[in-house]
Amino acid sequence: MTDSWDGLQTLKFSIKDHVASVVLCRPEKLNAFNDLMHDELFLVLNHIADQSDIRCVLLTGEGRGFCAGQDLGTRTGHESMDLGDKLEQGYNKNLRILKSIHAPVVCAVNGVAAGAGANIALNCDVVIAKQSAQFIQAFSSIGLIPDCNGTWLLPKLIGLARAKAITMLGTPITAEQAESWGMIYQAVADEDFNSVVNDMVATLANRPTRALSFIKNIMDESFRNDYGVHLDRERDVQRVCGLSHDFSEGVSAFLEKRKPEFKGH
Ligand code: LHQ
Repeated sequence: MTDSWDGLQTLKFSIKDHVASVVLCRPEKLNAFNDLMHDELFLVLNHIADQSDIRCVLLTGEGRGFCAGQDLGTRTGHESMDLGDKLEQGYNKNLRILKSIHAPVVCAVNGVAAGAGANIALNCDVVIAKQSAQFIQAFSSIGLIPDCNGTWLLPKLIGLARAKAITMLGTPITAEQAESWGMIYQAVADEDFNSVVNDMVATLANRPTRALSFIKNIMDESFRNDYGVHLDRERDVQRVCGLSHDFSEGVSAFLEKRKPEFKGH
């Protein structure tokens, strides 16, 4: 960790025990994105993507919200603005880096996640939400379609019927509903949220990072591959895992009835 991160104005960023924590930090606006937040997130995500010793990433928000999507007060509604450019220069650029990060990314949804904020969360590998949090596909309420690949993710996560209805209606979805629909991994009682999140990231940071990296990529690939191609991909990736330190350590630890000490490679 270098002091240079102290200058961030819209995020807090730290690395400790192989966990990189990114906290969206404009709480007075429910952590809505402005241009500076896009730029600072780009810097931070690039740094994370370059660090091979990071073994888990935590994304969360400061205050009572996770993220209310795009800051609608920053000329966003101006009729001559090209929202395609806006997406490409902000969200899409950041999501591409987020996807390239080898370590598992946990999103801890600490409060309302609306618009792009909801879909940024769904792009992460494991999503845990406070029971009091809500997910709102707020886009159609201002005449837009879901972005941040919401239209790609939602039908896969919750099925076409629910995906179309909640995006057309802008219905707030509770964390429990999101969990029961398979939209997120877990809804957690508010009072237990911090400890569950901390345990989750610490656990992931001590698991075989390289294998976890393969798992996230190959599961995403499964949506593009047909059955036979995917069997071949698993064979090839398993071949690489079989040559790793962590495989040998995992098997030795099992046979010696001890806890494995994975190194992440
Ligand atoms: C906000 C925002 C916000 C500014 C709350 N902006 N101030 C769009 C366009 C361009 C390019 C590409 O991508 C996109 C993607 C998108 O993200 S579109 C969707 C944008 N987001 C929304 O439409 C959500 C707007 N927010 C809300 O509907 C509500 O604030 C929610 C439901 C999130 C929370 O409601 P409450 O808990 O009742 O809080 P609140 O509404 O009172 O908000 C608290 C403050 O945060 C308030 O400021 P104030 O000064 O009055 O206390 C809000 O104005 C501000 N805020 N979201 N997106």
